[in-house]
Amino acid sequence: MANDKDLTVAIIGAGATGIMAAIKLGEAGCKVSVFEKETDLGGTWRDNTYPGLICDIPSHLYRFSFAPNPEWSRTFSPGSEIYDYIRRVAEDHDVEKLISYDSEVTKLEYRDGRWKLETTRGDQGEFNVVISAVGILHHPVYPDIDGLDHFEGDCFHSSRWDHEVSLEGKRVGIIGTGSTAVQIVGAIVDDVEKLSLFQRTPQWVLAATNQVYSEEDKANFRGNPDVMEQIYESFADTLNHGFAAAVVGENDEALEMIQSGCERNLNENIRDSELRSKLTPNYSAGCKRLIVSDVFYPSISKSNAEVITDKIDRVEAKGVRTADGVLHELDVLVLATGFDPHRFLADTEVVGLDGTTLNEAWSKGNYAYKTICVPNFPNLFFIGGPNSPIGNFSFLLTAETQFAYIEKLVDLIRRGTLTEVVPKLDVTTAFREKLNRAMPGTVWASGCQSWYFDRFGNIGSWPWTFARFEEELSEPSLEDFCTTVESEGS
Ligand code: NA7
Repeated sequence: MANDKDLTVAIIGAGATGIMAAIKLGEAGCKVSVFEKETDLGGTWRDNTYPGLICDIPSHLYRFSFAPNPEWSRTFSPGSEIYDYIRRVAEDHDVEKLISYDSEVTKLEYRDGRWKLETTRGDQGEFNVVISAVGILHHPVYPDIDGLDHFEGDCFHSSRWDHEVSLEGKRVGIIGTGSTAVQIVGAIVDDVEKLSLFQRTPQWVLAATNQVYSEEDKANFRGNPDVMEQIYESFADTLNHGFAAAVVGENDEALEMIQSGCERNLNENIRDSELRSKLTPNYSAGCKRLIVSDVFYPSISKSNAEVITDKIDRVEAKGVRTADGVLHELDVLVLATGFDPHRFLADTEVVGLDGTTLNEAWSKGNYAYKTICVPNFPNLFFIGGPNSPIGNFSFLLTAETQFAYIEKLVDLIRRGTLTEVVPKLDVTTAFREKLNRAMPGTVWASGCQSWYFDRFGNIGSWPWTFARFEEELSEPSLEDFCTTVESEGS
């Protein structure tokens, strides 16, 4: 039987949420091991280093509740600051010693009440509990375009930026018009000779000023944590509650305001009618993840920038050939083509009860009870699992909400009340059906393609308000789990 001393927990991933879980479980007295496939912590903030990288969630909202940060430089701080913040939090809580780097988890097998774990470095022993904290933005999507390998210039995905390549005076092509491409455009347009943005679908862009926090502001935050807390509350109210309600059909007025704000931004900042028409989407704002930028429109209007809307036919040695027959000659080609957020543990062989694998269970789409756990896979919990609230709100708040729920389940095991926590199949099925019924009411289902959709056409986000998310995860209902209760004296 597990008890306070010997409960072992394996955490997969040393990104922001894995670090958070390691800190909190360590404080709760568990024996924690973190397995990270790369050679550093930080997850998506380690991988992404492209020019112009910022987090479009306000920094005072994008932080752990236990580590408010008075030092943020801007409303939306650069990615490097977020990476430094995660590293600092890990160091302050002395958790790096728990991390095994270069250790991709290849196999998890549930046997006799424990998870046997293997990594690329071999057998790592057994654990009572496994927590997946693998994140959603770390599997780059490479476009399936003919001839990509034949390009003679430099070509890389935005999340694998090659800093050896200077863009100074070069002809640079960018494929994609998501948040990443938009940020890169603003950062490089003045350095390059020519910037060609290959757009498959235009995006709605909301302008937001990226205010610099002065030394005086920061001193004020240091001396008055309440001020930071007020800023946090205000952003949480606007984004996690206001915006999140708007996109799931619970606040039409807010959604209309977002739509009109985007239209105003476009109309006021793109004076050229031909360019404006190219950049005007034919779907509702919020359907794709909303882009936040006050530099994109001025940047893409510059005389050395162009938006190419003709379909890409193929990539050739000298550049990109579009369907109209034109060859767009380039020195550098950036693939800002996004991520596959639906992979979760697809690269790990996860064998649950009765030999079922997670890939088999999810062969027609990912699902989890309340985003957290899956029938047949006891004591395996997900942070940021299927149908987590993802979008224009703080993923760290989502993760902490999920972790608090997981911790309550782990605590039951840790105290010996239960040995095994696995959700009931019928309860999980009923939860999935409720999700599916709610999805058509969301703006994501209103007629656009986006990374929220998986390959089966399911939307992988939370179709209700954030308040409902917090409510659903406030307390586990034990009757929803097939629990194995320890008999007295066992
Ligand atoms: P996104 O938002 O997934 O954007 C990817 C972009 O790449 C998008 O404009 C796609 O066009 C485009 N794309 C993808 N494949 C192709 C091909 N084959 N041809 C042309 N264009 C293509 O990724 P980001 O990295 O910008 O942002 C991801 C998230 O990271 C972001 O939402 C934030 O949460 C942070 P499409 O719209 O599909 O037509």
